[in-house]
Amino acid sequence: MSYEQNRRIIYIALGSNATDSPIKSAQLLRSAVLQITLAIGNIYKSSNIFQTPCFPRGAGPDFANSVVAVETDLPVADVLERLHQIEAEFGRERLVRWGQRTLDLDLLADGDLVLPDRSTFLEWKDLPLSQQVSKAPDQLILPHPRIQDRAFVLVPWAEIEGGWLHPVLGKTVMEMCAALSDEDRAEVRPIPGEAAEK
Ligand code: PH2
Ligand code: MG
Ligand code: MG
Repeated sequence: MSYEQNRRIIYIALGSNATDSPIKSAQLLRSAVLQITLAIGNIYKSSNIFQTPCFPRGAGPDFANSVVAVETDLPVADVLERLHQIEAEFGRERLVRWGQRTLDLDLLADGDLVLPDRSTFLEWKDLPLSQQVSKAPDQLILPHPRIQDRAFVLVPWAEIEGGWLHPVLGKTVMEMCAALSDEDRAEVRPIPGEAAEK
């Protein structure tokens, strides 16, 4: 019965700027979603795929970004390992942190799980931008500590599950998205032709 007990919804952000064409990057995200289905669980909801300017600005071509909600019964450590395997299969090379990415799969949240604990989460959440470029945690931090800053995560997420409540910040995805500037939100644009294919 543990199979049933542990079944839950997790949220994964997908990103790619491997090509100069957001349409091609979008195709790559769609194949990644198929791999996620095979390795992790059924897709419960998936957002449209958006074209977004690289953060930090000028560090590379535009990204294609989306968010999926996945139903799984796997322990969170296994989810992470399988995400890394899929990234590796897509030939990701981590040459420069935040450099050009073949495929980046970030676990955003696992229900209301906070890892490793609230105070470590808050330390990473409040890490100054100057240190974010060079410092990466050696353990899984959940929810992902940058969720609240990133339009390229919040806009697609709000499309599929705006009511998800952040277990530490006490805000929903919709509220965090509304707290961003109009400019930040407007830069997350549907890719022409993408939505029409659905
Ligand atoms: N991912 C990064 C760094 N910068 N910028 C955009 N627009 N989208 C991303 O997914 C992204 C980024 C690190 O993983
Ligand atoms: Mg990542
Ligand atoms: Mg990322």
